[in-house]
Amino acid sequence: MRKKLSIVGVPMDLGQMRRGVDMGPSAMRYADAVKRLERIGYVVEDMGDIPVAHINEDKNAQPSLRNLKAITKAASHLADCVDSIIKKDSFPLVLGGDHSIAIGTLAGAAKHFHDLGVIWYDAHGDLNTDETSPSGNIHGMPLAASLGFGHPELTGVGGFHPKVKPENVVIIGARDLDQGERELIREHSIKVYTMHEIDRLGMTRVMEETIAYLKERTDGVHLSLDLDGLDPHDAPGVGTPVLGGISYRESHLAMEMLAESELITSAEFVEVNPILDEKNKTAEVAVALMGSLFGEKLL
Ligand code: 6HN
Ligand code: MN
Ligand code: MN
Ligand code: MN
Repeated sequence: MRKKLSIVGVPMDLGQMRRGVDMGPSAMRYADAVKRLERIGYVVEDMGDIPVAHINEDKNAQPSLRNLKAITKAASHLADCVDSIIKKDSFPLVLGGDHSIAIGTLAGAAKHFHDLGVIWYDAHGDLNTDETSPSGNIHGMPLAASLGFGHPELTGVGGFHPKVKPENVVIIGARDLDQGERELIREHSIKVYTMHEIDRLGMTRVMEETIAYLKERTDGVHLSLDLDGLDPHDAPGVGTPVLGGISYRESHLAMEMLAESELITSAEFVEVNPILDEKNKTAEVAVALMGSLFGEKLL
């Protein structure tokens, strides 16, 4: 039987300040995500988009947690959707939207695994809480919230917490971490491959170690891929670009090695902002990486 894959879009832009990232799902669909995955052999179902409010809440209401209500509402909806996809034996592929949506994806996936692993492919740690965040933007908080740190409305999405244990997380590509994030990483011994380790060890070894590490301690692995993990030269259409990132080829290699490992049980591609992009390049990069993640071969 052919493997099933269910796509769900989350047109969310309330987790940060730059409008346009809500068009990410459309941009990735326009870049032929469905066709590409069907060509690999998947039966692909596009479930459309999760409803997201399009009004910014009063900016002064909670400057340390902007748009908290609208974000938790969409996250709960997404959690139910991901849960139902896994229940029907399909693979959830979530298209963002800003990274705050990962709170919902992980809440849905974590219902099905006792030891869910997470690969957080990102320039950032997204490990802030309302107490440590320099911006009040919730897209800088989803990994912390999934670990059980931060505001109860964020950590409580899906009705349980934590979704993930710190020892089951691997961050890859970090190069812009805030003080509070560094402290949380040290306190909880979270495994991080910063750009320094990627430069020194090379992506092959980074992925070999990541796969071996997660294989021995998890029963499912979620890939949360923020396009700003890549260098802005290769992925310019993102709201918080950071120089000195992972290259396009290194990213393909990482996805190919994950495909070979057969470890990944859910995935999301986030932070594609077509307004900031160059002719949909970043969405096309995202879809090309999906190809590699799901087993596309060059020959
Ligand atoms: N992202 N650390 C910064 C903040 O505002 O908390 C940037 C977060 C970026 C989040 O790219 O998903
Ligand atoms: Mn909007
Ligand atoms: Mn992120
Ligand atoms: Mn990021």
